[in-house]
Amino acid sequence: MSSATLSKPSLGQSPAIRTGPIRVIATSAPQGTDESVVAWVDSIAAITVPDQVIWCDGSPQEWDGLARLMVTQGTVVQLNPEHRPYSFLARSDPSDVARVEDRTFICSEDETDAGPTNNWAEPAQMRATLAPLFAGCMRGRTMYVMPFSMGPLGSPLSRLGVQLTDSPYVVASMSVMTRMGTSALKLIDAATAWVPAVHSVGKPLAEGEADVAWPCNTTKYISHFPQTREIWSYGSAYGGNALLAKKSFALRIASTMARDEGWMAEHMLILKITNPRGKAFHVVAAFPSACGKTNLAMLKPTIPGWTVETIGDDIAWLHPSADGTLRAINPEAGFFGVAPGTGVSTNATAIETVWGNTIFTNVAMRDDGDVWWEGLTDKAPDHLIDWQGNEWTPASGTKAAHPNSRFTVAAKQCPSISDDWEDPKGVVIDAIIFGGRRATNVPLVVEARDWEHGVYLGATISSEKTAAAEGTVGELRRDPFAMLPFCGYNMADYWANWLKVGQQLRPGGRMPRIFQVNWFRKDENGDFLWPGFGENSRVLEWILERVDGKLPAADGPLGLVPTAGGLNVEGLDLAEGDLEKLFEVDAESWLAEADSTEEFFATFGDKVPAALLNQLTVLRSRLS
Ligand code: OXD
Ligand code: MN
Repeated sequence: MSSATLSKPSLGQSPAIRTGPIRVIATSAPQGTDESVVAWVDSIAAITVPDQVIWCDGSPQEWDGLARLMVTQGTVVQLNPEHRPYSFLARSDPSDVARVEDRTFICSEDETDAGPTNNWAEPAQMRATLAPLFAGCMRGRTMYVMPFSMGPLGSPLSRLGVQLTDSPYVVASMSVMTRMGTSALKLIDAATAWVPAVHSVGKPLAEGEADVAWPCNTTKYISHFPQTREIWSYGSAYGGNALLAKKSFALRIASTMARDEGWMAEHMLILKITNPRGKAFHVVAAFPSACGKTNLAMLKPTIPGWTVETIGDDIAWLHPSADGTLRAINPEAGFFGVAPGTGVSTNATAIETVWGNTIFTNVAMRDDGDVWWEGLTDKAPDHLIDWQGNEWTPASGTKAAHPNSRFTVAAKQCPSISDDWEDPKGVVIDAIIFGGRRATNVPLVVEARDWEHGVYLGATISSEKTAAAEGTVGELRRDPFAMLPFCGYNMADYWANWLKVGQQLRPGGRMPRIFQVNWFRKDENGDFLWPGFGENSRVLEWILERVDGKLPAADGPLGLVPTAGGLNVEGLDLAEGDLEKLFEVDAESWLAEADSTEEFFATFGDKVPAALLNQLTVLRSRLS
């Protein structure tokens, strides 16, 4: 397929970097900036000693300036504007390509507050470790001040932060991923809480020293201080390690704010789904990585009459509101999506979204100056420049794009973005879905009997490791609520928070119903039983017809499942007996799974909520 058919023609968008005069840069705080922000920025500049400090305004002119600077420094190359208008390709240092979970720390005063699933470090000790690293770490560089809002500007459900960074790539990315700039800064006054986040690539430049295209450091610390709500990140410029608004703030720190304030910060996509009767629902869904979350966020239904619109692809903040409903906002403003596996046949909407105005990182470059990655098209081009800048042909035997290569693009550019995606009140959630990649055991869809059972389903999410991941293929990784690397406090206390929030929602009203799905069950030959992708709309149909009271369900040992004929499989090419296999419950393997859950719960000691232990007892008795 030619790249011309992959990209939309530019709609009045300048095909090249604009060449007007560089705007006047704010090297001192804009007038009216709250004293707390000024004092903090000054204090960090005194430690990190940058050559200059720039206060970001979030304007397109500022973005242009950053793009020009990054092109000059070799951090990015501009893609051919005929194919990919106003888009750039960054190649990171090969040692800086992903989130570093083993260098990510939760520095709570008390070790038990971090819990067994986090790396804990004593706060004073971490501060002592970081102090010499941050001392003078921005020498020879510019320190950028980025005020940002997570969530729509001014929404009572949004929260504010200020990130400092010495990486122009991080500024350009944060300006896509968040509402960044002067309008966010204006919302901070003496009474406003805001999260301070300090980021450095950890590569100061000596007098006259030439810079490298992707500065970073082999020493890395992604440190969170939940008590003081601070983030300190050192040594990486990649993704969640450096765009601190995302995993660090919107999940790790926000989950602790949410616990204290009575809401929930979740690793979930948000959808608006409209049925053929014109009734709209909102759904959130949590999946561990490599389970097709972006594909679901941009799903094109195969069943007639249903429409799916996107509100968020990664993070949802869920607030119980006074009317007893659960309201969700997407705190982010952009998508930082994994490129490989995103293709014309698997996620056409994502491909349309990245038609232009996109930063690509670690994908391959075509000879015509456009991008390529594994899975974009069925056939690889005959020649590429790979993610490390080397010549590549299909005979090279290596991946042309890094498996964790990404696109960074504004959410508003997504053709399926919903008109209520920025509703400051949030959208009322009707259903919560938990999923994982399970070749065995877990049925295609199960409905929780009640909130507590639903919390048990979330707490026991596990996903099989794929060949791409470290470890034994098929080995189960427990990933409760898909939050394993993202919960800023003890996971068992987090389960207790879910139970507590549930009590605030009005039962029998519009309390969201909870479901578990598994698109990945295989038959005895190792073939997938369910076609997945757009056909997953059939499962969404069952879920929402249940929510709408239009369908009965059968009570099974694991929860409520479709009655015979309840799941719409009309026109699907399922082999004889496959539907039964998709819902088969093998008591013996489920009893073994219950034992493994008991062991997992035991790692949290006496913090596990009694309601979840009770669910385990109920499961065992229903199985036997
Ligand atoms: C992500 C992740 O990048 O979950 O969204 O790792
Ligand atoms: Mn994620």
